[in-house]
Amino acid sequence: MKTRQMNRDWISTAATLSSALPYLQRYTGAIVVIKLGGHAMGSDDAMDSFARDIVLMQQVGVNPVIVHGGGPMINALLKKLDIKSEFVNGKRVTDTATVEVVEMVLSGLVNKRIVQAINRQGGRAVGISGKDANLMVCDQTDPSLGFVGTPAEMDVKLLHTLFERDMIPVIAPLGAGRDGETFNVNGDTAAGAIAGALKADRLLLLTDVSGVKNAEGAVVTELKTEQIRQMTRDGVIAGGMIPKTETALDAIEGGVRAAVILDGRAPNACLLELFTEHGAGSIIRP
Ligand code: X2W
Repeated sequence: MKTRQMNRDWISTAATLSSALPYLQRYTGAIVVIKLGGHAMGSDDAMDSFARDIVLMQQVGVNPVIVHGGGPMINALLKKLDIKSEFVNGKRVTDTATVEVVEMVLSGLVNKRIVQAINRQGGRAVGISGKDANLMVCDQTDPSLGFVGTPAEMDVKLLHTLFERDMIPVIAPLGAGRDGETFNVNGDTAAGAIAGALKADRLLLLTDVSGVKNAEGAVVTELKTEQIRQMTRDGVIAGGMIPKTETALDAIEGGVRAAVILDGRAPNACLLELFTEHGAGSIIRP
């Protein structure tokens, strides 16, 4: 005779699902843009866990959009090819040879790794770059940086078409120039521009730090844009955090409801942020 022993884990799983109901209801139909940086990508297991969270999000009615980076992967191939590379203010100086490598690595290797991970979890991901369907037409950022682009004209119609078909866009941060050039766009900048153009409900910036820290080094869980500006003037927000907070501010200015800076290496970081009362990292609101 088959008997059933109540297991504590099952009881807690059921309770967790039940407590997520208000959050599931809140996010039905929401657009959530997730920036996955190269440093947050990690092992195959971490990628599978990220992909699973994305598929779960889509399953419960969210429209997730992944915008990825891949700086460390670009560095690795440039090194193999013996091409020198340097960064100025967080942007890679990009000549003709470099932009070819950037496109190969981001649109090829990294983009398809994410697409495949999502599809293996039962999702339907479609890998594109900012060039596809004129998603992100760019202007040159500064002649001294070469082929580095600033998003100038966005066309998100393709993304809405994918949402209607329950497909998950995975976007490499490259854009087309108006004269046929290929532009390398910083991954955070691209994610902010795409989230703004979509008027997304959330922009999640997955990084390798736990959030925005105050002068005492503690993560601040909720911040207004004005507090971010003040902390930047005071030098509390500095270094690598500046491009993240700037992206968050730009995205909010563009119409995104809130941006969250969180540690992408933490297990189930995206689910924790969206579907629990606890949240994760630092949430920035207007
Ligand atoms: C970046 C694009 C990739 C990126 C680069 O060439 O490294 C510029 O710097 P992470 O992993 O998000 O840093 N583009 C202009 O942003 O990758």
